[in-house]
Amino acid sequence: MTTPHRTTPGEWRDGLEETLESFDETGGHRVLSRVFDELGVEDALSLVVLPYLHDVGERWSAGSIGVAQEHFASHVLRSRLFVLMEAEEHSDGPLAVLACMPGEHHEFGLMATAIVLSRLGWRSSYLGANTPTAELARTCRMLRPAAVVVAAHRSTAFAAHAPALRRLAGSTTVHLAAQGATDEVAELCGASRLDGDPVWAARALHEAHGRPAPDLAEPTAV
Ligand code: B12
Repeated sequence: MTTPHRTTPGEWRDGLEETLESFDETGGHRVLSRVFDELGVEDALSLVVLPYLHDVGERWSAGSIGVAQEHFASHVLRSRLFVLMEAEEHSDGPLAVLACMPGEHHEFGLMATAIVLSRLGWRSSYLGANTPTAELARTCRMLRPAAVVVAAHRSTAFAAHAPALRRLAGSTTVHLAAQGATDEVAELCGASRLDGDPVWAARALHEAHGRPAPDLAEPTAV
């Protein structure tokens, strides 16, 4: 008897490549629906959607796809992640404010963290790309969040605003995330660093706030 073939994360990513990079929005959404359904949200993000984005960038920088295909794929994924961000509603639970640093437009990691936090019972105020630090501080004064997550690809984006981040860290926990979040810049900002994958980082943040995260199968290598 043969065992039924289970689609691998690599095959799901191929499905996204075939559809989204030929501007097939309906087909792309169909693949996404199946992948979220079969893998669950956390694994679908960790093993398929986020690595796929990385591959898109590699194909774009190698010249095998154009900027229009990269923008189109990003647009479809972004719309899908927004739906997931709004899928859970909590009236209690700790509040996280999430923002990209000024000048930073890469927001998928931040969105993935917001989705996983909300699935863990958090409320989140998502400020998104290119958020001025004065606005971030003003929002935090109004909302008094339990945690702030700020993301940037370059550590200079944090360093340039270290005094403002340090002031913010005086009243709430500030976590720096994404490639720019080095130990040095975290220390400069009086913040802590959220390591690695956005899904596992959200779970670590949840646990750091004294809340055990439910079991999730350790992602398998692909
Ligand atoms: C989508 C995309 C865009 C979109 C972003 C849309 C959006 N709404 O987010 C747009 C079109 C806006 C864009 C613009 C640009 N982009 Co761009 N982009 C990408 C792409 C294809 C995917 C990025 C992404 O979201 N990846 C998914 C994240 C989760 O994965 P990751 O970035 O590898 O991050 C890892 C960790 O850092 C961590 N992480 C990341 N974020 C977060 C957040 C939290 C909270 C946590 C906990 C963890 C975490 O998780 C990941 C590991 O799992 C990458 C390709 C790539 N190789 O990554 C290029 C890429 C990042 N972009 C690049 C460039 C050059 C640009 C532009 C300068 C292009 C231009 N000439 O205009 C601009 C810069 C805009 C700006 N000022 O920020 C380069 C960066 C090169 C470099 N080393 O600096 C890349 C690598 C493409 C390439 N191969 O050259 N981009």
